[in-house]
Amino acid sequence: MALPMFLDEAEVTFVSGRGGSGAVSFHREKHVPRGGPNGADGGRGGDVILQADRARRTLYDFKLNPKYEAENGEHAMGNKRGKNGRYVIVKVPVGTVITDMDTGDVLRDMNVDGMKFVICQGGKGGKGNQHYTSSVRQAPNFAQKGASGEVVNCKLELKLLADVGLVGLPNAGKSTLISAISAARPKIADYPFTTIVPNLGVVKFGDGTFVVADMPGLIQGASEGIGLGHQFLRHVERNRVLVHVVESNPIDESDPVENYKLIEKELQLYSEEIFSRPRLIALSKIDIIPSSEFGALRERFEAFGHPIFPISAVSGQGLQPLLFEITETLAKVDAETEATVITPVLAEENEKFWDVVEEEDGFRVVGKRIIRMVDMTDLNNEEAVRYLHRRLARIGIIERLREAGIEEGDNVAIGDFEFSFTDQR
Ligand SMILES: Nc1nc2c(ncn2[C@@H]2O[C@H](COP(=O)(O)OP(=O)(O)OP(=O)(O)O)[C@@H](O)[C@H]2O)c(=O)[nH]1
Ligand SMILES: [Mg+2]
Repeated sequence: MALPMFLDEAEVTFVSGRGGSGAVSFHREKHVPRGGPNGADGGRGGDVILQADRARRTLYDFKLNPKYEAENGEHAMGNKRGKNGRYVIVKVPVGTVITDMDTGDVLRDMNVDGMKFVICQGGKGGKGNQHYTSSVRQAPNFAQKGASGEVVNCKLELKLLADVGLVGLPNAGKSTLISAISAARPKIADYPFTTIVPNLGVVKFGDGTFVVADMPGLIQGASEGIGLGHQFLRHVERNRVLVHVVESNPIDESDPVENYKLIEKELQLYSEEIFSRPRLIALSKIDIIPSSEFGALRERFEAFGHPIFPISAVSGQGLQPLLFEITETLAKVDAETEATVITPVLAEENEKFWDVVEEEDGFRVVGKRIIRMVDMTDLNNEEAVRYLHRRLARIGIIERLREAGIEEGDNVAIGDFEFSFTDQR
């Protein structure tokens, strides 16, 4: 029997901050009409950083909030540098796979707790006019604009693993419990073995979420393959916390304590390791046990040393304390497992790459750095545009366009910017 896979998905947009613009400014001193340029640089835009966090268990939050933006860098003011924009850290469950929706590329598998991934980098701050002096240009009247931030539309996908398993005899009320605490709607009936494959449900409690699996009922001999035996116990292997659901007032008048011991024995025979995992006892159907009998029953269960929760999945009684304890127990289990943290170093790959490609109606210059150069130029400022032209020439782009056969008046596109070529050799 294949394990049922429960896929959680969300579509999310991440936007990094744009850089602040550099300033055009000149020293001012008494009796000096115009000093040298001292315009400062704009601040850098904030990055959006994804971080794998095992305390996150589902993508539920991303359905409520599908957009995350980092802060823009501030513009420079005169000779004062603009402040950098604040970055944003977005926590995703360990195991989340990030796919770029525009290209279909898998960008990252966030498979290690603590791992960080800069999904969009903040735009660089623009340079102030003090950077543009030269022997022939002592009073540059232009500065650089801040670079745009990046927008990345992603799909997040997560294979849900159940954090919590509901185990117990058939008819104990496991399926009724999961349907009361999650959106899962399994079949419920008053005969044993109603559930034949595990059902998963996402439970939202407090600030967090966790995943619960409703298991088929176990019976004596399950550890040896009786009933649906091993197949069910295999699912339990993935649960870090077990809630043992015990009918407090069984219709067959069996003893709840003996029923409890029977299942615990099967768990132990199957695996000592699973048996040693944290256990909560849910005494179910307390709406149908006379309250005079309940006290004595509870006392007998206390001997086992696990927290006890009297519940009724039908009336809702006792469910909140149970969920609270599950959350606390999961947090404890998390804290005990050692985390490996890897922080990948951002590759500056492809930064310097550029090329000229011929298009139907002219030529296009491609390359991240070149496009950014144009994006950061104040195209309304003639002096800035002349400066851009000289830089493009120095990098060799004008030469390459000539080699590609460009002629006077042909169209050249760089990013969103288009101009017609004039050969000023
Ligand atoms: N009065 C009362 N009845 C309940 C409660 N919870 C479950 N039941 C009833 O108990 C019966 C069995 O419930 P299920 O939730 O199907 O039990 P299960 O543990 O999932 O059973 P299997 O799938 O066979 O292992 C159904 O008739 C439920 O309506 C409860 O809190 N109070
Ligand atoms: Mg069931």
